[in-house]
Amino acid sequence: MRRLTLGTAALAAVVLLAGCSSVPEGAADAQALVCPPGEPGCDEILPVGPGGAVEVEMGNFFFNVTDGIAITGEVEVTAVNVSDAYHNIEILGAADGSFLGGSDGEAFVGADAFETDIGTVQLFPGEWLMICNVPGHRAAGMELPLTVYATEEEAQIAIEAGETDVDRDREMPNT
Ligand SMILES: [Cu+2]
Repeated sequence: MRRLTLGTAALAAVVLLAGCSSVPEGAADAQALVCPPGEPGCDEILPVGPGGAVEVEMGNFFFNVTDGIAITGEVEVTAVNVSDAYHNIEILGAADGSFLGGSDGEAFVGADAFETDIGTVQLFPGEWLMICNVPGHRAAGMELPLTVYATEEEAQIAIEAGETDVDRDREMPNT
């Protein structure tokens, strides 16, 4: 009886440890077991799809998608800074991107006052969050969801229904 109890406790500890893993659930977890990230010949799991393109206005302190639609794959983002301060875009949870590095960290586009930058980011289907990672800017209002559709057909349905991200943020009070 005691031995069974100890065994159960040990099993519970293993389950708890597994639950604390920082590796995402699902495919990425399975990949890590056979092919550790950074190993030669080890390819990251990346989204496969046509991608798409969106244009995003950045200002003090807001985002607004002004054109385009994002479909899974490599999404091209044109970031138009309409303000007098530097802003960038990081998409939380992006599979990969042309990270700017330095103080921009995992942002993949960034533009000085009244300038425009174009970058690409790898995105799986779903609802993602764009932020400006300049300290204080996200808290001031620079975060906005970005919908990434699974297929061109899904995107077309959203376009016809008028339910894309375009101008979603136009009525934000902090603009
Ligand atoms: Cu900013």
